[in-house]
Amino acid sequence: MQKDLFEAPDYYNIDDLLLEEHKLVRDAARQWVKRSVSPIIEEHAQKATFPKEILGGLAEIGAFGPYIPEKYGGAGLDHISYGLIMQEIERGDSGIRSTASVQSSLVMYPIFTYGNEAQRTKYLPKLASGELIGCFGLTEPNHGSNPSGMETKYKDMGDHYLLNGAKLWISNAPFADIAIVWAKNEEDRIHGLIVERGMEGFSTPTTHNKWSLRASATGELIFDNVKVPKENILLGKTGLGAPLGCLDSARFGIAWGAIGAAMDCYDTALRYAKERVQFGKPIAATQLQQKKLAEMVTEITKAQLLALRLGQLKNNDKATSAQISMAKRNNVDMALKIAREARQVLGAMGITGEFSIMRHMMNLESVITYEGTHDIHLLITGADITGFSAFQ
Ligand code: TGC
Ligand code: FAD
Repeated sequence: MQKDLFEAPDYYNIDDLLLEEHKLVRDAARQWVKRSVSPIIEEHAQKATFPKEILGGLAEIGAFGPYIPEKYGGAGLDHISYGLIMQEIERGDSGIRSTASVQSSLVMYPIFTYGNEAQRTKYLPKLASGELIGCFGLTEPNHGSNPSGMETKYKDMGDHYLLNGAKLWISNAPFADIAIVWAKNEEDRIHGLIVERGMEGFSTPTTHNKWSLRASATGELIFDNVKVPKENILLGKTGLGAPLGCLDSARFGIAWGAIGAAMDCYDTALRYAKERVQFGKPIAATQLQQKKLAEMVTEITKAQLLALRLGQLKNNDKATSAQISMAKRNNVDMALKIAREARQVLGAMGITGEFSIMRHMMNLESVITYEGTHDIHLLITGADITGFSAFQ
C-alpha cells in the first residue's frame, strides 16, 4: 500500500468550532492511525485477520470508553471528542472503528449505565485498557431488524441463570473475553447478561468468507445450557429500550466514523487526479472529475456540520434517537457514494490494495447495514415526523 499522505478536508473551517481539547484528541488519534494502522491494515484486510497488535494503541488514544469517567478507566471526554476519535479510526479502517465502537458503546456503556457498582469496578477499567475485549449480542438468525422477536432465553434456576439460544453477525465475537447478551426471561422481558469466555456451553464460531470488514473478526455466540452467575445480570434497565439505548451511542459514533472513511477516499482521489495525466493534462483539470471532487467535498462538509450539531445536542443530553438515526443514515450513505465515485477517479488503480478506496467501499457495505439498516433508519425518521410507525 502507498505511503499515507492523508490531509483532512475542512472546507468550512469547522476546526474553528472545536475546542482545543477536541483538536488535541483528534490529532493524537490521526497521528496514531498514520503510524500504526495505515502501514498494516491492507495486509490484514487481504488476509482477513484482525490486527490484535493495535489493541494497546487504541486504548492509549482513548478509543475504549472515551466518555466513560476516568474513575472507571475511561477518558472522561465529551461526545464530540468521542465522535472525532471514531472519525479518525474509520479514516484508517471501518473494521478497526467497529472494534472501538463495540467496546465503548455496546459493552462499556451498558455496564456503566445499566450495571451496578461491583460490575463497573470489575469490568470497566480492564475494558478501558484493552486487557478485556467485549462483544454485543443482539442480532439472531431469525431476528435482525426486529430484535424484539429474539428467541434467546434465560431461566432463573435459583442460584444461577440458564441461558440458551444463538446470536449471529457479532463483531469481535471470535476473540472477545466477555459478551453483553440480550435475552428474554420467562415473562418475555429482555435483559442484558454478561457472559464470560470459558463458561461451559458457550462457544463463538468465526464467520468466514466476508468481502467486507475483512480486518474485523465476526462470529456467532452459541449458548447451550450456559450457567450464568446471578451477579452477571444488568438490572438497571429492561426491555428493548435497553439494547436500543446502547445503539444510540454506537450509531452516533458511526455518524462521525463514516466521515473519516469519506475524507480518506476524497483526499486520495483529489491527490491522484492532480497527478494523473491523460490527454496531455491532469485529469483534475477536466470538468467531469472536478464535478465528482466538488460534490464529494460538499457532501463531506454537510456531514461534518450535521455530526458536529448532533455532538452539541448529545453533550447537552438533548440528541433524540431519531436525530441520531438521521445522521447515521445520511453520513454512511454519503461515505459509500463517495467511495464509489472516488474509486472511479482512480480508474483501474482504484481496484487495487495500493490505495484504500476499495477497502473503504467494501467496508461501508456493512456499515450501511449494521446498527440498523439504511431502510430502518429512514422508517425511524418517517415514524418520528408522521407519528405513524411503519413497523407495527
Ligand atoms: P419500538 O416499539 O419502537 O421500541 C421498543 C422500546 O424501545 C424504545 N426505543 C428506544 N430506546 C432507546 N433508544 C432507541 N433508539 C430506541 N428506539 C426505541 C421504545 O421507546 C420502546 O420502549 P418502551 O419502554 O415503550 O417499551 O420497537 P420496535 O420493535 O417497533 O422496533 C423498533 C426498531 C425497528 C426501530 C428497532 O428495533 C431497531 O432499531 N432495529 C434495528 C436493529 C439494530 O439496529 N440492530 C443492531 C444490532 S448491533 C450491531 O449491529 C452492532 S454492529 C457494531 C459494529 O461492528 O460497529
Ligand atoms: P434483515 O432484518 O433480514 O433485513 C433484510 C432487508 O430487509 C434489509 O434491507 C432491511 O432494510 C429490510 N427490511 C427489514 N425490515 C423492514 C421493514 N419493516 N420495512 C422495509 N424493509 C425492511 N449485530 C449485533 O447484534 N452485534 C454485532 O456486533 C453486529 N456486528 C455486525 C457486523 C457485521 C459485519 C454485520 C454485517 C452485521 C453485524 N450485526 C451485528 C448485525 C446487524 O445489526 C444486522 O445485520 C442488521 O441489523 C440487519 O439485520 P439482518 O441482516 O438480519 O437483515
